[in-house]
Amino acid sequence: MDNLRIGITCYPVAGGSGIVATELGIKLAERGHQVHFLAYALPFRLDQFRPNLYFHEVETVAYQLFKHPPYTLPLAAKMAEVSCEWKLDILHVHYAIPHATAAFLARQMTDCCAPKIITTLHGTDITLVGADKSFYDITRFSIRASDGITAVSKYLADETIQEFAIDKPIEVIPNFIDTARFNPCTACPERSRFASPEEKILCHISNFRPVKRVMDVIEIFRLVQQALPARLLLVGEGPDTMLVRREVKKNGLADRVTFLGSQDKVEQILPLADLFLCPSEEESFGLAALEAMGCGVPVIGTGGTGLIELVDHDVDGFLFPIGDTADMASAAVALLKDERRLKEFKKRATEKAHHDFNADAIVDHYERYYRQILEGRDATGGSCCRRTPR
Ligand code: GMT
Repeated sequence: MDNLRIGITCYPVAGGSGIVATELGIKLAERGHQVHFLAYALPFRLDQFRPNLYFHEVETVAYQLFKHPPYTLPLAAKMAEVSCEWKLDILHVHYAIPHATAAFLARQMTDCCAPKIITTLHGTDITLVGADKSFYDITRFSIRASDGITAVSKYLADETIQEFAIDKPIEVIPNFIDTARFNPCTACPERSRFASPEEKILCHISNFRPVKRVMDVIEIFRLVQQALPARLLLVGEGPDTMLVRREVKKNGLADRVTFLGSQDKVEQILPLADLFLCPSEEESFGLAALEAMGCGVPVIGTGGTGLIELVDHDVDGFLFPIGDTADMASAAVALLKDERRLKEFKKRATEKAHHDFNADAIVDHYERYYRQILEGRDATGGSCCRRTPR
């Protein structure tokens, strides 16, 4: 494939959509494409200099008339500027609002150089934010105005079509892992920092938002540690952190639960665990669960979410109804007590994550999709110019 010039916009903070966007950009740059990140900060995990990768900071202005400094407008202006200066082929935005809206505005500002807009839907942009009455119309408009739409699971694509009556095709391109980084450990010397050899380690990673139901994680762990010696590692921070800390204390679990805070290199923590807990209310895909599986850690999560496309119940993990902490804990205890079965689950989890969600194959899919969308490009061609003279 000819090398492309691709602009990528995402939320640069720790969170699934930003991580997918960043890892995708890194992989595309390694393949020789020119990749331009546009965001208000350097994306999380984009921590070192890499060839073919550029970062364009979007600055907001806190003018006294503005109650809140607008972000969408400077983002659109930066998208238009970078599109023209670097002759971008594609603007790939992750998370519908405000990114797809800003991309639409940017395209209106540019002329023959207008890049194709591809919007990747990640989940809460549809299930929570977009479904909020005040955001509904603008989300629907921005999605429909995109040249290409992708969703990270069939579950999310179906939800989007149903919720927003989208009449355009949505390409399902799942989350992925770099299999060179997400691996089980063999000797695991770091394990002894958190648990003794007879103790099992349970792990949870999220942004501690209510949708993640971290209080359920604590309840599952409370039940598990009554049945066998266990420790819990919690990675991430968010609005529920204080609540969770209080619950841990209230249940007398403080000496068995370690709060690791926000962590970048989760591939160094996950392989230490025996089980990953993901009892979310909503999960369009479950990137953290995939990363756990890549490190050989079976997942206990909620069915009726995108996790059904990742976890096979009673094969490489377990899925239960939302809030069914008792059954989640029973399944965890039964599995953790049966070494032979646990080993099989770990093996199957690793194999699936590495085979079905391998970065190489998924980045190929994105490249094919870019090509397909570009083939629909207007035949105008020509030089890059702005519609509005400066
Ligand atoms: O899970 C979060 O709260 C973060 C959120 C995001 O948009 O950054 O993650 C969403 O996108 C991830 C990457 O595609 C998915 O793996 C997560 O399942 C999805 N989260 C939810 O649907 C709650």
